[in-house]
Amino acid sequence: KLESQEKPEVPPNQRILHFLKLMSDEYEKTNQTWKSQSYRKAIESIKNTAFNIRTYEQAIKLPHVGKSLASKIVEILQTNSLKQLQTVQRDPKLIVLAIFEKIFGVGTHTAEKWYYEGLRTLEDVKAEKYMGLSDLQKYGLQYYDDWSQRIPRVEGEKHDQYVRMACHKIDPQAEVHIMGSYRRGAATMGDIDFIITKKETKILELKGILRRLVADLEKSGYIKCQLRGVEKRGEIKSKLFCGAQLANYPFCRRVDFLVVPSDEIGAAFLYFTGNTTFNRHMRQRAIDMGLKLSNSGLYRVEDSGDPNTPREVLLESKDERTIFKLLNMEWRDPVERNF
Ligand code: DCP
Ligand code: MG
Ligand code: MN
Repeated sequence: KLESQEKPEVPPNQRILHFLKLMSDEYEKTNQTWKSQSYRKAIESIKNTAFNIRTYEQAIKLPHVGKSLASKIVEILQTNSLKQLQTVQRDPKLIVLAIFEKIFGVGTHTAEKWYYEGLRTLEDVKAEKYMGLSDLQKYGLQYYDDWSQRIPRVEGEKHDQYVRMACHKIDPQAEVHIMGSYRRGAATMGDIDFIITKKETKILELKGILRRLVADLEKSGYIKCQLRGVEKRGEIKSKLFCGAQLANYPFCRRVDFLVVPSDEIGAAFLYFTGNTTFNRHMRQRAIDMGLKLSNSGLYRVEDSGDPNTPREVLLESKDERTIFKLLNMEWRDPVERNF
């Protein structure tokens, strides 16, 4: 028969397993333990599958197979190859740099330096560089796996409730708002961003609230480490970057706090809601109109006689909507600011 002259088809599950194993191995090699593990789990699950996987619908129903893996499975079935595997294998340098740059406090410069010194894995960094790392980078290594995880939105709500409660114990009039990707409606977030404010309250008092809040949250065990501390050389800051974990939750999360006086709250909301691309777009628009938009307000820039220090006249900072209007922009709900 004609058919028998064609090569016998490798069973689909075996083809899938072949590619997933390669992916898992690649991530293993580059110390991306979490990713490697998620591939291994999927592999186990496919090994335990009695039928031939043929469709996305079948794949996504398997344990340990999410949307992204299901699409990869379909790609393997249809093309007998996997694009991402090619990228992962093609440029080992980029992979290593990406791993290093994901350590909190490590930028491109340091990552490149380590690469050229021959370091390839997080283990290498721990073995060769640990003593010379900043506290920040040490925390970055310690919480590397935790901070590589996306935060489910429902967990964001729990953080919100917890922090709000702690804040109201200090000052019932203080307001706590979640910003960033959460306010933009994200299903999962990279970190959690808080703005703390209070009606008719100056920044000095707010910084005091933040300092007491941080002390309480450290005592309760919620804050695990301060990355950009609230206090630096005796000066109280209006910002805190930290690692924080809710009791009975498996991961420490990145949490950012910002205190903002109520008369700047509109500009601060705008800034801290983002996203970064949207902010850049809006700031450029301001510049094009001879204005300046920052996290403290929208200003008209005037000639002061000295070109180095132009005079900035505040136009608006209290109200987010007014800033849109002054920039001749249609209001956009936060969920429409994902670019
Ligand atoms: N922001 C900015 N420019 C930067 C960094 C931040 O304008 N270089 C603003 C816009 C961001 C907001 O601050 O939306 C919060 O910063 P995050 O880094 O927390 O980013 P997101 O909350 O938007 O996303 P993620 O889910 O990754 O935290
Ligand atoms: Mg964020
Ligand atoms: Mn943040």
